[in-house]
Amino acid sequence: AAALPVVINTWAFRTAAETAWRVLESGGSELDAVEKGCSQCEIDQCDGSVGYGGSPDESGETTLDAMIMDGNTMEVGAVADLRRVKNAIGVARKVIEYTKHTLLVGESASLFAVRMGFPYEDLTTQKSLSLYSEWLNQNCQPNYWKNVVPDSSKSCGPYKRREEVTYREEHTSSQRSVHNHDTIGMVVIGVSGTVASGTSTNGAIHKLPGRVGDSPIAGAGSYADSTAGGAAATGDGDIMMRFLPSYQAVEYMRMGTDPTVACQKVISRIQKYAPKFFGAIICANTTGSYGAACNKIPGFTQFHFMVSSPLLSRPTEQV
Ligand code: SD4
Repeated sequence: AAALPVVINTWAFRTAAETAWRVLESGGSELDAVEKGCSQCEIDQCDGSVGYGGSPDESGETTLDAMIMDGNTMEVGAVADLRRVKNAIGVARKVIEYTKHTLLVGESASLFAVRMGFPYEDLTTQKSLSLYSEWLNQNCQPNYWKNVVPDSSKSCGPYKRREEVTYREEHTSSQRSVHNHDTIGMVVIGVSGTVASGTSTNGAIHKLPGRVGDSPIAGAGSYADSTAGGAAATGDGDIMMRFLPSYQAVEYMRMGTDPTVACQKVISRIQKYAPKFFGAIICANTTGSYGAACNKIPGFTQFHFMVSSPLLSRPTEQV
């Protein structure tokens, strides 16, 4: 069954769903709903993987990626590798509103945030410090390097290119549990069929400094087009961003594909190249039909997401 408006978001992030729904109820725009909904997760540090205090990189710093997309104008505002500013999607919204750019990165994105009135704050917490020191104590297990071996003269990195050493070793595979990075992605379709989408994340734990994932990339982390629908992705962004999964899901829906099937097709395309990738996608079309799919791997056979619509009295968790 379909009805508008509809708000869907990745994972069981209930406070985000409730906030977005309340924004729509009080007359806010679809973009407002996406921004405030995702901001709620940044405040709540949803799962430790959105907002400050999560996913320290190899230098111990938490950096944020976020985007927001207006499906009417096809404008996008995004920030990547944002440092010392907590409200990443708020800054992304300013990129749409006050600039002709799409994506600002790193220290310069932080400077832009300050010009827009956001305060500098420390994104480090006890939690992120302990994640970081745990990793240091485990000899800096390289989560995201390949074709390297540890330099045995150093306890922690740098790594040597494999060609430089006399023995071969399979590339270091990431040992992380499938659930340690769970971006919020949200799609809002208003009563008139206006689509907005957005994401916010602190990325991937122990990433190389400077790493940017799928979340702030249009068509990867999310996509919105008021002539078709919207989609948002979560999971192993380094892999997923190569396939523009959110763009692909929206294009399937444009051709009339059912949203659930659209999500499944997107997942199986990625799966051909990366059978064990961790990831999921949600999407909804302009009639209010929605769907989701995940790559079923050990430890991740069900994907939880939130849906709010007039047919569901309050935000409802679905699998
Ligand atoms: C990233 N896609 O930076 C994000 C992380 C995520 O569920 O979504 N985890 O790769």
